[in-house]
Amino acid sequence: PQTIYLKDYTPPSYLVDSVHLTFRLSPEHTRVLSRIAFRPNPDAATKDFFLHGEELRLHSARIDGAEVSPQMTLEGLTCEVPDAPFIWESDVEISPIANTALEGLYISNGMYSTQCEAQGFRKITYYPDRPDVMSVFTVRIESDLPVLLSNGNPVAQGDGFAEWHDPWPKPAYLFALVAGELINHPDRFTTKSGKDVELNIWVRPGDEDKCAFGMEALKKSMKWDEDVYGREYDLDIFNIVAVDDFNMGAMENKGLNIFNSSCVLASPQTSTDANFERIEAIIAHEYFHNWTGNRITCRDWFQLCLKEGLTVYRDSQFTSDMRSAPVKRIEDVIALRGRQFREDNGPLAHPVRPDSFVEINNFYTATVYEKGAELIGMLKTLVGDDSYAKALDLYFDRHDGDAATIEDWLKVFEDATGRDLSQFKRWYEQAGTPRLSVSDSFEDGSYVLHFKQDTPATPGQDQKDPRVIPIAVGLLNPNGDEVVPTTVLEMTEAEQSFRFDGLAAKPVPSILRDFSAPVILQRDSTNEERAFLLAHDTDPFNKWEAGRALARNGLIAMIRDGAAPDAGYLNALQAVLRDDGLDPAFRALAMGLPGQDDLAQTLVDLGDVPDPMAIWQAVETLKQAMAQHMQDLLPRIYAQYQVDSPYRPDADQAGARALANAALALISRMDGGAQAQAQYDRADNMTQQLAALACLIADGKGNKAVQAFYDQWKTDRLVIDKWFSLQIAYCDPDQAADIARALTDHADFTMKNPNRFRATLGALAGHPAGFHHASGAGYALLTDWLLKLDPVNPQTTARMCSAFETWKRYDADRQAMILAQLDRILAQPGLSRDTTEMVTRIRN
Ligand code: BAL
Ligand code: ZN
Repeated sequence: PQTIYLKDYTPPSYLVDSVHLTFRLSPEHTRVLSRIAFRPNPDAATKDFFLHGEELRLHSARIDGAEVSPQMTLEGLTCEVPDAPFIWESDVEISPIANTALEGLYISNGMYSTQCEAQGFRKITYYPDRPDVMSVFTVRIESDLPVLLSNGNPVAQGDGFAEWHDPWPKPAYLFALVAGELINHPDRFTTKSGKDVELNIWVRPGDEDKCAFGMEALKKSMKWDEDVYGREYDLDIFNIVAVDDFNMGAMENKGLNIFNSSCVLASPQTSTDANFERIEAIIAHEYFHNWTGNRITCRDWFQLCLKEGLTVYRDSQFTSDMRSAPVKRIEDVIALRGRQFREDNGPLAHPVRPDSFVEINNFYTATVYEKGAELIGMLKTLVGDDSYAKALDLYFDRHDGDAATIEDWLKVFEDATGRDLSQFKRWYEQAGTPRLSVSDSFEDGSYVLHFKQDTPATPGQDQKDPRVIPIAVGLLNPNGDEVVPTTVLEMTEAEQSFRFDGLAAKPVPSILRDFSAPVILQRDSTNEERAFLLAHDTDPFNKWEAGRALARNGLIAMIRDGAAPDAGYLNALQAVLRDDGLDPAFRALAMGLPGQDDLAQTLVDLGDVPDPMAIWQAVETLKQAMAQHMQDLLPRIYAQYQVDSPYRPDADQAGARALANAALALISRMDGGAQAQAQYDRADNMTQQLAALACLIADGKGNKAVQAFYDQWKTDRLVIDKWFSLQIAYCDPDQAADIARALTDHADFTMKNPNRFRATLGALAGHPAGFHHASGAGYALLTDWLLKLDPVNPQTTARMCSAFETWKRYDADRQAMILAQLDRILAQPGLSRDTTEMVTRIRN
């Protein structure tokens, strides 16, 4: 497969003034008629007319009305064209029913749906399928199905057809079409300038009672973007459609967002609090793309972080405003460390703006999205809130209607603030997570913090230059009072010291407050100091971080030295739980332990070869010790934070339920599952029902409840996804592969639905001790299924290969077993480009 490089970018030879598409829908023989107005691009160096096209049957093509015979290539076609504006017309046939890859136009549960980002439009018709070719689309859909949707505003509708016109020029990746027997949940929104917008969430019959929450989230997002970013909606209608078979979470097509049904459908009985929070965030994310992604799009796919990093940052801000900012920050950092740090530390590490790819679908990563968002947060910290707002206004003014680059993005910040951001740009160009080590000294009232930054080599990048790192620091005196409030230190050198004068005593530093930069902080600290910060830090993130560090150190000592659970940690945690002044959601997070994958990496950093089973056992032992140590307190917490009032998915109730459920998980270790069974039996919402079921499964007492759960929910596909994943996520590691295998034999398992595949095989990959079991059964089972899925859905297959990305951490036996599986994948004849690229990168 061919590698594509950022440095090779050239402007398109031809631009498109307008596109008219007619779809004659039929499952096996859909006809797509296109009429495209091209003109030579005056800025292009070459005049090569090339249209992308894959899996298309071309019936005829015309230029300015005259039939032509284009030369077909592997990836599209070329043709002699006039050196002047001309009209291209084509008649193409496609088979939506045969499209199992879920890219382009496909059929899911009887409805037609599309997914064009990144390069799916070329499976619909011949077109310059690149984001810097933007045009105005008019679409006619011909079908007997009752609901026919496309981008923009409706212009005509009649018996068996509908026409849509999108006045905003867009790249083809934002094109969308939906047709089916759908029911809408309607509403309206009046924008700040008084424009009345029709809103709809379209779902399959039977799902109409799961739309209200999504609709409220949409209206809140529309209002928030007006209030905070001054961005108003720009069409007469905004449609959201729920689709069951979908590779991603959702897609921001102009005026017609298409959602994985798991990311929009919600009801208290079928969705957990975490589902509600995620749905609210994803609806916001897709809506926010209307400006950051659609009105201003990307010049090329290397610039993906331009829209994704910024939009993730915006949706995090939204969630922080709607819910609890500290809780959201902690959740985001847990996710960042779990997925992005892991990626940055392994063979798949790549810069936030990659400089090459084979298959762009493989770069919809935690690095592009989550680290990309962290870069926006750092920029805001460095320039300040007012300058950030000024820069964003300039960005929208200057680049509205553009296909922009990271250079354009940084230039608006430079112009708005007068800062030179050339060093900051390294964050976009250099892969890897910087290690920030810190030492300190105190003399004559002066306290000095000395920092050193160092980024390990990543594939293709041996040398790293120092980055600008905003380090938010506060200082506490030995009594626990804050003597220096949060101050942002701007580190620009490889090593740098910062001095604080006029202190009466050596302070305790609280470093990297609110996680002000995506780095790994390395500091020789004591458990006493961590416990002190857990008790006294005014920064909620670092307060939580101190507890997490205590837990981590205790676990590492248990794993490495066979130490007993750390009594200091247990006492400190108990004090946090007792503090009714702390947000219950914060306390629930404080009860969480570092992930087993995270612990494995910590052990590697210490020079050990991690044993996944030893890590699992240490975590189990610590949980048991927590349950015993707090056996008087936990029932009180559980009783106090039971929410008896009618279910609301808001942050307050969710936080209380999270704390009660965290207590339940420990109580359940002491009472033989009695409380968990009682909660399961009386639960009237999925959050409590699922938490109880997890306890029962973890305690090995879940058989009855697992069957009851299935019987209750067997007709609800999204709940049954939870049923699949929970049985694996909470099982004994020795049984993980067998349980996963048995579930793949279940009548409800299908690899054609990405949600179900991820719920089963993704859950196995997410169970470190089960997946990395010494038998190798986890590796083999996942590989069996990746090989089956690849010809059906390369995109989902390739993404799930990242389960193997940590292979170099492990012992020789495990490494050999994983390499054998990777080689088995690479040996499959006809392996997709997606999976070939991923496995090759992982293996190297
Ligand atoms: N653009 C792909 C889906 C998303 O990030 O919103
Ligand atoms: Zn996005």
